[in-house]
Amino acid sequence: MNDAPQLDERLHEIRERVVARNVADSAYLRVADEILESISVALPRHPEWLEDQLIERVFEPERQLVFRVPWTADDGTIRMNRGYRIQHSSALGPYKGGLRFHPTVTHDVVAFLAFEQVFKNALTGLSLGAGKGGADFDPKGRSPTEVMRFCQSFMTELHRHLGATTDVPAGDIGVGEREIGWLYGQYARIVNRVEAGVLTGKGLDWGGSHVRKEATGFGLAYFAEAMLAERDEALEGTTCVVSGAGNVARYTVAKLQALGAKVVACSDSGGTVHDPDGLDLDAIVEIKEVRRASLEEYLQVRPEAEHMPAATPWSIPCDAAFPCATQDELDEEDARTLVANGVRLVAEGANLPCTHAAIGVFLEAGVAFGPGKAANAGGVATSALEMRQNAGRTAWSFETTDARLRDVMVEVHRRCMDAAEELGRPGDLVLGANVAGFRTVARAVRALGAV
Ligand code: NDP
Ligand code: 2IT
Repeated sequence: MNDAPQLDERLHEIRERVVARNVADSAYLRVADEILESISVALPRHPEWLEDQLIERVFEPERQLVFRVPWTADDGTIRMNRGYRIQHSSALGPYKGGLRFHPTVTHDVVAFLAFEQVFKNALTGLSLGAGKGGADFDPKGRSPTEVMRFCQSFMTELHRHLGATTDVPAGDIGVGEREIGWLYGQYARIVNRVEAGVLTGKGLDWGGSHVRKEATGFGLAYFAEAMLAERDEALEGTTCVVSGAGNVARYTVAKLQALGAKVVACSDSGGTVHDPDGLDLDAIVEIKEVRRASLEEYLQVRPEAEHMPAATPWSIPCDAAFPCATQDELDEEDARTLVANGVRLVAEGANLPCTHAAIGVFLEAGVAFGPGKAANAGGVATSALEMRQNAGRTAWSFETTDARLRDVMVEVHRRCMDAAEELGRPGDLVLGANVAGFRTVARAVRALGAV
């Protein structure tokens, strides 16, 4: 269990009950503590939050699904994984959030992701409820037909719980456009309906939206731009490092480069590539997206770069750092190293990539810090735009969708800034995101009565 946070004394009993109910889920409880800390600051302005077990009702998922996923390997043997979908909140709209296929997926991982998603989705202002799902399936080393059969079996169980106005999954780690295609194909076959709005992240030819693929990374760069603008700074001319080499990382690199930054590092589960002249993004896309290989192969294209096996990018001097791989990938020591090397901005593309202690180091050092639930909201925001296009049977241009994404990110940033300012902590985006998100969901849950 985590150390108890500093809380208004009336919140301690609530925390005790939340801990008792979720004692095995440490990552979920970390999020709960961070939200409670922020609630504690805002409570004097919101005494109604203590009524009717409101806080506990926001913290408790509406429904949690755990299911067996049997599938057949290419060698004919039958395999089995555990699938999850946690439908956390429908107060603001249909459950919305990604699916993760990775061997590290547990109930705790899905629970914390679904819980974060509640506040993230509220911050977008786009009428989105929240959920998250996935499986402890490892796609690495599996043939495309094995991954397809897994997706089909996963959807054979999950389909009965989904719907364009009920629950709308998307991708996350290990689930990209390819997997969304197989999931969507199986859904449509089972229900015998073309219901494009049941999944987002679809391909452009079959109901997808322009910019959804790029959205999380582009949105992260737009959010960082807005953060720096507060300090009369810009991304142009900065040196940046990004972790990960997946969907979020690649399009973060792309937009940072387009905005005039030099991105000198990215990583995957095998280590970090450091290219002081600036990354060759085409080479990374070819290695990671097309060939699904290790970043080590980058040296075949750029022999002057360095590959650091088993290392993260955080020891490389930079102005701005963007953790875009996974949870807990940047700890207190990494944060101290970044600060000592002069980092001025850290914005989270991944969900919960910086540990609680690392965030403390950044805030204490005056580094501009953008928490994931705000900074990476561009992905789900563009999913909401995809849902709108599906509902209206229309398709917007790349430029229109990108401009809307940028507006949403500026608005998310403003909501967080305003909430922090009101509470006397100007610029504290952690507090601002938590309070602005919680306030919106709590208001809706209160209005809906005992549901
Ligand atoms: P991808 O599967 O496309 O990429 C994940 C990247 O992170 C890969 O480079 C992978 O390395 C690396 N990685 C994953 N797990 C680990 C691990 N345990 N240790 C080290 N490296 C790891 O996923 P996404 O880019 O979609 O997601 C990245 C993060 O962004 C996640 O936290 C996700 O929740 C978050 N996010 C995603 C959104 C989206 O729209 N996709 C939206 C908002 C947040 P390797 O290639 O070696 O496997
Ligand atoms: O963490 C996230 O916000 C996502 N994986 C995207 C969710 C979505 O529904 O687009």
